[in-house]
Amino acid sequence: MKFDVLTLFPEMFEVLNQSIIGKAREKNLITINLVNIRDFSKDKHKKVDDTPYGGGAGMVMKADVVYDAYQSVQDQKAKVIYMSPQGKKLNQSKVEELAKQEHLIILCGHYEGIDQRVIDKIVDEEISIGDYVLTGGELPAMVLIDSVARYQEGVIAKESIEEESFSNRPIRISTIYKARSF
Ligand code: 4H7
Repeated sequence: MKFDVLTLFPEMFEVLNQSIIGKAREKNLITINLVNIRDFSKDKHKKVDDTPYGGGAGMVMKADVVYDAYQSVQDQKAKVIYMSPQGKKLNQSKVEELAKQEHLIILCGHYEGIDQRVIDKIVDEEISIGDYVLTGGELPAMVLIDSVARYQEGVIAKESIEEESFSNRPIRISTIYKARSF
């Protein structure tokens, strides 16, 4: 499975070189390609922010720059995900659904987000990792990648995933009792 991440801060994704996800990348079980949106700015100062089209407070990420970054990785079969506090809340069944995809393109927003015209044109799904505001979409993107990558063949033992479907079920009080160590 391939993840393309469009971000202004590719260095933040260093953590995905560690532990189980790092191993999975080494073994080429998953591919994580980081695309620096700033590289697509045509401005001599490498400007990436702009006032919102149609008005509004604050700044948004420039439409043409984000769109050009997207074009560099675009493929008809890919699903484009926008990490946003307004998105649909991520849960385990959504993770399982996304894990079936071959290619995910993940957009990480900053400032007040990304120019709405680009969102309307390229985004398939807007996803939130919870009801709180963060400074950027990078941490949510990492949460999504970690949760989805676990489902790829060979990343973790099959039994661990099977066991989880049980761990979500109600547990008998007597079972909890037996497990306590006092
Ligand atoms: C898109 C639009 C995701 C992305 C706006 C992203 C929380 C989540 C962002 C914004 C995110 C989540 C930019 C609006 C920073 C607020 C101060 C990035 N926050 N932000 N502003 N819950 N922030 O998944």
